[in-house]
Amino acid sequence: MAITSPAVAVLHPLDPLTADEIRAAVAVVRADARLGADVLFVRVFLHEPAKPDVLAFRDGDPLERQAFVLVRDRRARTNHEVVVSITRRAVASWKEVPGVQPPITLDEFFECERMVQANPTWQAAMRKRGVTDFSLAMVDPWSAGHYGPADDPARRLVRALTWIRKAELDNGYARPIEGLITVVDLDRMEVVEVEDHGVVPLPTRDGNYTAAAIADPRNIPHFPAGARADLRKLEIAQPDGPSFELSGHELTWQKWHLRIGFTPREGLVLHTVGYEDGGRVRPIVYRASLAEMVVPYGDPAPTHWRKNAFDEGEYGVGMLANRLQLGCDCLGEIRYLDAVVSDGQGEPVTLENAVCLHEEDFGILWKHTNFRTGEVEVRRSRRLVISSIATVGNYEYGFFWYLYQDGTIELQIKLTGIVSTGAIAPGAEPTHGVLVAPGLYAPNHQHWFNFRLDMMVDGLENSVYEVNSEAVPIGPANPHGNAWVARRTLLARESQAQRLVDPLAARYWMVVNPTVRNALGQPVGYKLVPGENVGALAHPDSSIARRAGFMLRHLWVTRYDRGELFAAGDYPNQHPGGAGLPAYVKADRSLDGADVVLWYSVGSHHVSRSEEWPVMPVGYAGFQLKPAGFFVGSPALDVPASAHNGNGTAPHCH
Ligand SMILES: [Cu+2]
Repeated sequence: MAITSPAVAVLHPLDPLTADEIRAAVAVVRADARLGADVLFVRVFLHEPAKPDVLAFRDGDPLERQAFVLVRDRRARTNHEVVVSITRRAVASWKEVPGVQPPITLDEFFECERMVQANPTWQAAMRKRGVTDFSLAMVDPWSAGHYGPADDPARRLVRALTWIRKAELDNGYARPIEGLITVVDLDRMEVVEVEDHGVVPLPTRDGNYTAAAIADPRNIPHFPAGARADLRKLEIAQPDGPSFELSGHELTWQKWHLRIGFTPREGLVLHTVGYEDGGRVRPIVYRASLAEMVVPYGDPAPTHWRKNAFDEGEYGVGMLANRLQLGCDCLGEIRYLDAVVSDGQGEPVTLENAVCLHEEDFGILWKHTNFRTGEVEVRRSRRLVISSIATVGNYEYGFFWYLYQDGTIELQIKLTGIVSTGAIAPGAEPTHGVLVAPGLYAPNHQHWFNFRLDMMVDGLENSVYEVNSEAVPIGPANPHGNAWVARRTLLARESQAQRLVDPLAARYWMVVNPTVRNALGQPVGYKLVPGENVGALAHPDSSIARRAGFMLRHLWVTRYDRGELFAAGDYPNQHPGGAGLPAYVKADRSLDGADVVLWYSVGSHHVSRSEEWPVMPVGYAGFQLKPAGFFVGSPALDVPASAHNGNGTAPHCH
């Protein structure tokens, strides 16, 4: 069963903008004489109040609501950042931002495709490849990047790539138009240039994956003949409802307290995450969000070497969020939150069920058998899942935040969808990719994500330590050669807080509050524990490494600044590089006992496999935040012992 949230009243300064608030803000901007007739509303979202105001807010306090509106005047080729007071129906600030490119909008996706399909030069190139029905072409507007003066952000450029379908519902990624790149000016909505690097035959085999497609005998033997028939029912029943409570955007689950936010750029955002302990809610994280992601490709071929999509900053993970479906994306007793974004005209667009909330049984939480007495104590683990999934062109990215009963917070990315493809001459082997079907390959690439964790461990004064496990040199302090220590090093300044993972030293990072001690006299803390990770393979001097400098280090720590939210800067589209984290840390601010922000880069390395075609089984990446000295004793001790954790007739596990 699922319940979708009704339109909720605005009760808190961090509640996302409602459709009415978006309309009101856009009306204020439209009425302003500074804009021309042809304007694109790129983003309209909540202008979050300052941190002290949010922390001081009490239920019932008056709210001053503000919207951040980003507008592109297409005729004048200018960008405007407008903060609108919705409460006062007035412009609070207006700033023109020269020399940058706002993200590409969904409206432009579709307009660009129609325009390219009608272009005679592009059509001639398609005819050379035997294609005559242009309406079946998929033209994906890949961001242009910045490789020299021709990519000057004064012009709003994309480098569109083409795939061809056999019918409207056919998977076009099975047939890339290799070597054909269409450079488009999105402001003028015109083709600047059609690059044709030569014809490569279209792959012959279909790549369809729907239930109907795999039942089609023409697809056998490439795919199995129809759906397997040996699966029996698996039902999740929570007759008393879920154990969490959702009030507007405020979520409580057992001892966890937090607020759910959503922005068109970042998608899901967690605010004010805290844990109830000793009768009060102890803060842990002020704000947790995806701060950027980018997918650099490692193939020098003409169609692929500039594939470098910043899916968040150049497109918008929230704008592209899926409408989730019960029993498919989430299973069990579900609560959904809608997200409200806006289209190119500033009209609100409601993405129903953009965020899914549910509980999952997660195996055992803890167990011990007293082997002398036979007494068994075991508890089942339950986790709260807060998730959202975005479709960015061919790929799907799921962002799953998990809260656990032992105080752990986990972020897991689920990567699925369809790999970006290239065509290769029949019989040839790709050098920089993997063949996934005859004449079809997936170029090597990495997916880089950066998460911004604005920490607040028992207050705003935090310090960060790196912890490495090190063998003690053999000598008087280690006469038997067995000794090792977990050595803590303070990351005192931003210049010292740009670090790589080191699994051989079991490296992790501790955020402690030096002013708050636990009952053992230790400073209270949470540690960031890396999951699987990788090094960035792009050369440090390459365009992509300059533009996505955040991926060259796994951990960055900065001193909190309200204006620093994005790992590759505010406007990565066509940006020459250096923005975001590399610029933020230039001041080399002190971090000891300060309001600190952790930024963690996760690389998901992708040498594809033939098993990932035609649609990729989920791949995973992520990290955990675990209490370390935050509690004394296991916070999971009080989880009840019944198998179902309820008070009914369930069997007892002790
Ligand atoms: Cu991939």
